[in-house]
Amino acid sequence: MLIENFKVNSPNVEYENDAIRSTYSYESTDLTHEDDGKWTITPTSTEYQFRTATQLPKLGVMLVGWGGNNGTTVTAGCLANKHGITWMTKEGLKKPNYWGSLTQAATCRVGNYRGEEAYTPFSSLLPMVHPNNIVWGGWDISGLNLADAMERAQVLDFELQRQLVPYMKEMTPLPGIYDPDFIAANQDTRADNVIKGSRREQMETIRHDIRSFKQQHQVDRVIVLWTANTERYSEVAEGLNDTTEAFLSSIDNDDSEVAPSSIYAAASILEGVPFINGSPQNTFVPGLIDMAIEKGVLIGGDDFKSGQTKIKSVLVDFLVGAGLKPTSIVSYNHLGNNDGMNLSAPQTFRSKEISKSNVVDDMVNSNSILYSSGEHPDHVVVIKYVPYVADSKRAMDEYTSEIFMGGRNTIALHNTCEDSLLAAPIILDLAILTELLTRIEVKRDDQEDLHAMHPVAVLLSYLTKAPLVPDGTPVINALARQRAMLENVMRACIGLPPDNNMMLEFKV
Ligand code: NAI
Ligand code: DG6
Repeated sequence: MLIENFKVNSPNVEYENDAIRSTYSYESTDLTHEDDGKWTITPTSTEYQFRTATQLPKLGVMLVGWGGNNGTTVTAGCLANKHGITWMTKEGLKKPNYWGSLTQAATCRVGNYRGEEAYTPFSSLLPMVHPNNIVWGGWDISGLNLADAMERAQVLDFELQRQLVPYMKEMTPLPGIYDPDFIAANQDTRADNVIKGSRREQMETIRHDIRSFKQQHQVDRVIVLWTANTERYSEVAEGLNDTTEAFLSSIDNDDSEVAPSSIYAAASILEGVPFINGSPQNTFVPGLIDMAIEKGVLIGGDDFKSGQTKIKSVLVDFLVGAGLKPTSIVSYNHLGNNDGMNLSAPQTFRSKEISKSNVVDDMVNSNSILYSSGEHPDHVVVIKYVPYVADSKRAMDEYTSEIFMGGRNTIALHNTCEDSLLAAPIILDLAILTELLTRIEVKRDDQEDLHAMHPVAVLLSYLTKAPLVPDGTPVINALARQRAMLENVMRACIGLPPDNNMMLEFKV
């Protein structure tokens, strides 16, 4: 049963004209370790207040890499939905949808009505911007208009593309920051739309672009999201980018280790605009993170979690959670789009290898019955560029686990899917949830005033392979835990308890 509209009836929840307020008891535990080696676990209860502004802004999303496969696909998908464009294929008439988007196509359990489980759309938990209403814009080092770029991407059906051309041919990406040292040399022929000048001048241009976009489209809020090529890692060093001051003076000194992605991020933060990184490189060097925290501007990343890694963060969680011991995980990918071509260079591949390889750490660390200290499964990631398969990525995985009494269990998976059709809905969720987070304020009972949550947006973890977290915060990769974290915080904002699955009402 689907419940699209509801109100929470509780003395702890107040619906005001422009906000929802809730008082929430956060039940947790406190752990202490005595000298005699004994542990004590004490249940705790802490009161929090939440305030969620309910007025929806007109939202503009500026994509870095707007003319790429993901950029064109997400723009085209929203336009097709907005204008109700249908198209014929050999399988019949197709209608636009937002499948694959957590906010638009997933539900949350809200209870049980006379024995039937009741769910609400994720988007009904709290007021959220609808993707049809997003104004799209952005930058690309390739100057093709979005209609031609969509054709170059070879992702959407021809009949759909044909109908979208009138909407997209006037959309032209702004010139982007091009530094051939950070992406594969094979991208050079694409770079015909670039910002000139020093790093400081480039940053000022991006700041100016954000302001002009806001004014031109009369949007209330802007989010900048990187869906451009994967860059190589930049060096992190004392005096280079370890503090805000060091990072900003490296921009002033035009230091060659400041990556284009970090310049876009710095420009966004200085404009008070959230910046999300959908690729694996270390855009968020320490000085940039400090700058976001100082300015109170949301940042999130890294690297969209679309297919292979999503399955991995479910499967390994299942295996380790079931008391089985994964000992070898081997993940092959081949793909033939421009992302694959860029990743064929060793330095950019290395960024992707890192973000794809660290995704089972929390699950392995959760079970020291199976793994001794420092022990880890063999984990190998291979990516090959095969132009013929274009955006239709192949992902093959082999998981070998040790099981009962010396047995072995090998699971092999083969997944074929258009990469950008998985990534586009994730872009939407990242933008929609980031905007929502800018409207939520919170305070613990010992704090004076309501304030925004920490600028490092850990709640976006479900959508990224290598979740960016503030220093000292555990990184959670397991998909179910990531989803529960997001859903339960949203439930707290409307005074609902976490869904505990106890279903005691049917057991006593
Ligand atoms: P793409 O190569 O089709 O698009 C990237 C676009 O960025 C290109 O149009 C390129 O010209 C542009 N670009 C490169 N450097 C730029 C810069 N400095 N400023 C402005 N524009 C720039 O790649 P695709 O498939 O759209 O993927 C985009 C990114 O998302 C890649 O880094 C990829 O690794 C990452 N990603 C993709 C996933 C997917 O499922 N498609 C999943 C996870 C991450
Ligand atoms: C090769 O793996 C290309 C990459 O950009 C991936 O397609 C992308 O990172 C998606 O990875 P995953 O593991 O989330 O499917």
